Amino acid sequence: MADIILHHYRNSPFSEKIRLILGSKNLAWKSVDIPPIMPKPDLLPLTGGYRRTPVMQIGADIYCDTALMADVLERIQPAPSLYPPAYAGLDRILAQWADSTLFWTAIPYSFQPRGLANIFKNMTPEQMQAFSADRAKFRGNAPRMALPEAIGQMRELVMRLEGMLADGKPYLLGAQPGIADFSVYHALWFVHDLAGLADMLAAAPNVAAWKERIAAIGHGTFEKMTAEQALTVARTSTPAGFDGRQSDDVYAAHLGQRVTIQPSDYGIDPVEGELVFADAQEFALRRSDERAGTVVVHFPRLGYQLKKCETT
Ligand SMILES: N[C@@H](CCC(=O)N[C@@H](CS)C(=O)NCC(=O)O)C(=O)O
Repeated sequence: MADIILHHYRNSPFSEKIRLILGSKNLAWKSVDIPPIMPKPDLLPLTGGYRRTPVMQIGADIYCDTALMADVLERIQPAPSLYPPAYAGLDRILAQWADSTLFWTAIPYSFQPRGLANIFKNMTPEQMQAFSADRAKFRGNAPRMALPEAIGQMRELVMRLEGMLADGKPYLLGAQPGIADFSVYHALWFVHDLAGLADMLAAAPNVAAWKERIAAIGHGTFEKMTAEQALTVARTSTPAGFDGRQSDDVYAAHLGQRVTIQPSDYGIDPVEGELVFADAQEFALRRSDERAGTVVVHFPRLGYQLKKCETT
């Protein structure tokens, strides 16, 4: 199999989720550093417009969104599973809550003055300004929680997690770490490790101990790769296909037609191409680019919208 390439930057919480999943599966991977703000001139040729972080590449297949990346990594390396059967689907529901409600409370909570000082500590005033302008555009019209609400709500969310661990089990749903642990972890990592708001866990000793256990999983084995090398990999590879999976589209998604796919919440830049796969969990489109060659860009169905391109 071609190398697993992760396009990411250190301080990105969703990237931390995938780095830990790679670690939990003891996978070897290549690490390409990408800019945290636009422009991203060596990433967009691969994705066709999707700008969120991280992006995963395997040969000429480009995977957007960490929920889909987790499924792909599970197929590549099924053990240890991210979805232990005993968790009976509760793990995916909890992960979705963590990636949305918990994350979008953790971010405004972290942007309180003490957290901001840590998040921006190595930035010049110009870089801070550029970052803020980028993120304002990135979020578009997505609603933003005010700081007093975030402070009140973050405490309650953490105490709910504390309650889940009160019976002494090591991970949120049982004896093994799974997708829910990695999704909850990355939001708390941002608050605790990057914004430096360690007091968030003062009243939650079980969460604090759980967080140490997840951190100890580490990031697996990785080597640096340049963006140019990753583009060469894409250009000289052929998209892999769908592991014998068939398109199974109950909502008539126009296989073979030109479509755009974009996130429905924020960072909503559309990617255009020919729809080559659609099932209940995933869409994929094929597109070509001078620098990346012909690639297939994959998206999860949840949280994304597909539109047919007008032909007239
Ligand atoms: N649902 C997406 C969310 C990704 C996301 O929000 N990523 C943040 C960074 S952690 C981002 O894209 N920030 C803007 C950027 O990096 O350009 C996923 O699971 O991958």
